[in-house]
Amino acid sequence: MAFSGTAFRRLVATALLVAVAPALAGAREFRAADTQEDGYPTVRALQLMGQLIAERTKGRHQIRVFHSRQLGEERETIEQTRVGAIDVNRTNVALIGTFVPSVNVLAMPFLFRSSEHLHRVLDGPIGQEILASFEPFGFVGLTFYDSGARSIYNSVRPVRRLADMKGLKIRVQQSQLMVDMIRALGAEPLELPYGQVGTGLATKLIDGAENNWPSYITTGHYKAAGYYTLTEHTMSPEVVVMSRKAWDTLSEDDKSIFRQAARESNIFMRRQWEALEAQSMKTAEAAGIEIVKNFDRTPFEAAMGDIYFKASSDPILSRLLERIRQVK
Ligand code: GTR
Repeated sequence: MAFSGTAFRRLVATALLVAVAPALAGAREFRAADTQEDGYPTVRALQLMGQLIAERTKGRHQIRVFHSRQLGEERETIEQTRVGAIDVNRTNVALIGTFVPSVNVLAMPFLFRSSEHLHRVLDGPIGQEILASFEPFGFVGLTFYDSGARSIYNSVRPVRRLADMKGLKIRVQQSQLMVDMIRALGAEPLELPYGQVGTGLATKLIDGAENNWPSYITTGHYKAAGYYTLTEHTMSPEVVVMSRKAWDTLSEDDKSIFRQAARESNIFMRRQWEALEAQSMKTAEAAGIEIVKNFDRTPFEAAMGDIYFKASSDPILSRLLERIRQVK
């Protein structure tokens, strides 16, 4: 077949367009879900991650962050991320632990001795292994974010002893482990989505809940539940995951860009977190919250025996627990 010069040039141009088109079509806006409100450290960190990705892919990829439960409550957003309807999710390990069992180890009660211990675990080989363990369940683990320690608050009485927990209706995240934990402390756990806790407190459906300082303050729960006991019963961190469906559309180079941007957003997040934690504690004090600090935590820890017994029957969990304890 013979082509004229012009026809040949046209053919080459068309062939080039066909070759380039899929790459351009690969340019995407990824949707990210976060239950926290705008300005919360996790949301700002996700926004930074998106900014880094946009810069480094020269605008080919963007991340649009939907905060304040705009894409639904946390559990539903995790389900949607698994099936690929949401691309990126910043969730707490206690919730995604229902979908990826080994992740639950990070939510185990009284496991971490300090935030330094937690950071050493998350930043080291155990953290990497846990991030890698998401893949068979439809997610790709990108990075962890801080979430401090969670403590119990309520509107009925200051909890100073384990006996004070008796009969209190305490809201927990949608997680069996959290249900077991609160029940072991003698209270009545009630699983509710994050967005319903405020109404739950106002209508007395619940007496209290448990969360870190920044969540207690930014949600306004402190106005309805003025007794905060520093139980620090879990340090369950946050995790940023991507849907495997979305991940598989990325080129190898773009995958590295996403991973690196997530890591950098984690470093940024840690600085944000410390500042907000300190500030939230001050807000609580200024608002006249009764903070119970000096009490014997031993009976609270001792009450977790059954939870640890159950975990020890799972070989993966029990090995992880042992290794975490050994991290200095
Ligand atoms: C917060 C966490 C949220 C959500 C919430 C809750 O600390 O950032 O993702 O899990 O707790 O208690 O539902």
